[in-house]
Amino acid sequence: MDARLARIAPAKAPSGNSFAEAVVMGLARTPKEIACKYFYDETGSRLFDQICELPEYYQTRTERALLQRHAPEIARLMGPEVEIVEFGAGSLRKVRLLLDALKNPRAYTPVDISGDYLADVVRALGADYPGLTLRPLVADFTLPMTVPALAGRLRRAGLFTGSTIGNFKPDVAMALLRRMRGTLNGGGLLVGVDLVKDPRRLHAAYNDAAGITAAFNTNLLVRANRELGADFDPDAFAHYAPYNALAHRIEMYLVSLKRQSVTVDDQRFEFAQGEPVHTEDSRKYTIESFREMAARAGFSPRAVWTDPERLFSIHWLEG
Ligand code: AVI
Repeated sequence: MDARLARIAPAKAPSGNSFAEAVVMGLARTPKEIACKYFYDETGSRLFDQICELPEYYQTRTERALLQRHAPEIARLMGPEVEIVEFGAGSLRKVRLLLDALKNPRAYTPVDISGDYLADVVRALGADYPGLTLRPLVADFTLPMTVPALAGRLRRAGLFTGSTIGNFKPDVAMALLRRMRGTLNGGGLLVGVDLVKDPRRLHAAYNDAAGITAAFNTNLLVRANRELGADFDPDAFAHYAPYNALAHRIEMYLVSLKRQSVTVDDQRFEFAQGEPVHTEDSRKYTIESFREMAARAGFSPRAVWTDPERLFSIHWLEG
């Protein structure tokens, strides 16, 4: 193991919130549901990386371009010698843009639920930033967690990109922001937020021609088969992702194409033909509605950057 990684052993948060429980409890509900955080096993994380590169999925490249363009100003706002804490770190591609602009960043703490994937990407990052203390934390950042202070009690700046905030119901999103504010000990938070826009553009982003989003959604069933010994026939479920224009959200479902029964963890679940399993919501905000929510969570919303088409926004919230 890399010496800088060995200095702080990757921590594993207690879960008590396992995939098996989530699937069994979610399928017993009406309507049926499986929480979207379970998309991200190793295959799911890699499929999500592919989604980010799709021509229809404008979010990632727009956010990346914004980060690149405004990195010097963001670095100034974050200040020198910070510890970056990234919530839901993913591929770590975006943090590199900031690390290149920051003045003497001291430490990087990526928090992600997908442990194997995190270990791989952190190893690659470590090779490129030899002076940086790396502290990968395998944890579900939606649950209460502690990020212990490093020696010298470094000032923290948070990173929560990719509009992941949109995957939470507004009250949960606000509670999450409040908790992040606590973790950051008075440091600011940089948040990427997808914006309300032409519904056709949104629809295309979640119904890509190559079928990668469909594979990402269906991977939940493949994962349940592999990890829980379930007997889903993934071909007997359809990916369905309409935009609910009233609620400003994409809603994602796996719809049963026939009447069927499935066994998970020795429990049998009946599906009617056309019955949906709700797997994800992806909420879109206006700049104002997001700033209001951040303020209610206790942050002081400061700078906001957006692209000329106003597809995506990046917010700097002071703690
Ligand atoms: C991670 N999250 C912000 C993505 C989104 O757009 O809501 C997940 C995703 N689901 C389908 N495509 C991408």
